[in-house]
Amino acid sequence: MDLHDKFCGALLGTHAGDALGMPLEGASAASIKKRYGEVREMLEARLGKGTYTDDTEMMIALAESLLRCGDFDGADLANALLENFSLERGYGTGSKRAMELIRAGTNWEEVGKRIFKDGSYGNGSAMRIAPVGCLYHHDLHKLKKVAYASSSVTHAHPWGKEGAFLQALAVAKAVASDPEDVLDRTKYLQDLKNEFSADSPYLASLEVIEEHIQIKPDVEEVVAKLGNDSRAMNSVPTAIYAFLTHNHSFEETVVYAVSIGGDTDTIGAMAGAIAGGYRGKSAIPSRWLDVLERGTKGANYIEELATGLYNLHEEIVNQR
Ligand code: R7I
Ligand code: MG
Ligand code: MG
Repeated sequence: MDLHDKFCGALLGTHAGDALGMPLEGASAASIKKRYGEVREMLEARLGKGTYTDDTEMMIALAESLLRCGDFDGADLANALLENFSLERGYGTGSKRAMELIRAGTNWEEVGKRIFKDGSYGNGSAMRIAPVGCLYHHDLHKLKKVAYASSSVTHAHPWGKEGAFLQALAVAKAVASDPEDVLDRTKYLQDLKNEFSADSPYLASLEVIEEHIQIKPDVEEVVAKLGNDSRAMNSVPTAIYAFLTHNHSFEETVVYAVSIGGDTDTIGAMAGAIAGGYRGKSAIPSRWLDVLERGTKGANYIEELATGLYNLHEEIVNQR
């Protein structure tokens, strides 16, 4: 397995899914179908074709911080998120508030707790988690710790943290699986289910996925059963479903993910991270890669971050 290609795939997969979904954000599955049929090509977007949103921008911040510190560091991550923050990328209400609190000098351990009543359960901390899923795919104990801690900087609600962990785990399992073998979807789901307790909304959704994986219901039923909005509980399992029902192809996974409607950039980004971690950058259609944003922190930079994470991963593994 080409682990470097897989790390690049997870990070660029986030960018590609984010960019494909961005112009459709907020539209229903039915309206997307009526207007476009299927969305298989990058469309013109608010910031231009192939541009990314807050999903990828926060992922860049997380990768930069992990590389700078060689590990999770909450204060550094808070700074990195603020340094990268650009309002026009389209941030969620809670995350915008988090940036204000960080800017005001609030301790990083306090920020997440001051958002909403008990912290946010938005999908903001799950959509950016691909670097954690890659770096710690060999050590799920560490992965859980870092997923929770990295979430808590902006999304401190238990469901926000669990959502980030589930997405990190989904990426990690994909990175650890050989795409040349047939993916054992039952085992993949069971491994995810084992990490959640009976009272978790994620366990319930993973069971729904299990029941619907063979039937392939129409998209309306998927939305009704798994959701497609910006709450982590209503989007992380949906992205996993998109991957598991289309794991033969990166393109089909992401095309399906954005067809579900609602929070399309984010469901696209998360499904893209998983499928990219599974099949690698080499499986991302070149006609998509060709139009991805190429500014200072564009696709080339994202690939450099992925290479940095790969090197750091090798260092960590060799030290053990
Ligand atoms: O999670 P977050 O950064 O938003 C990410 C979304 C993605 O779709 C991005 O592409 C971008 O468009 O924004 O922002 P939050 O505001 O923390 O969470 C998202 C939404 O979840 C909120 O706007 C709320 O609707 C809901 N939410 C909550 N509602 C009530 N009580 C999250 N936490 C709560 C809560 O505690
Ligand atoms: Mg977004
Ligand atoms: Mg979104």
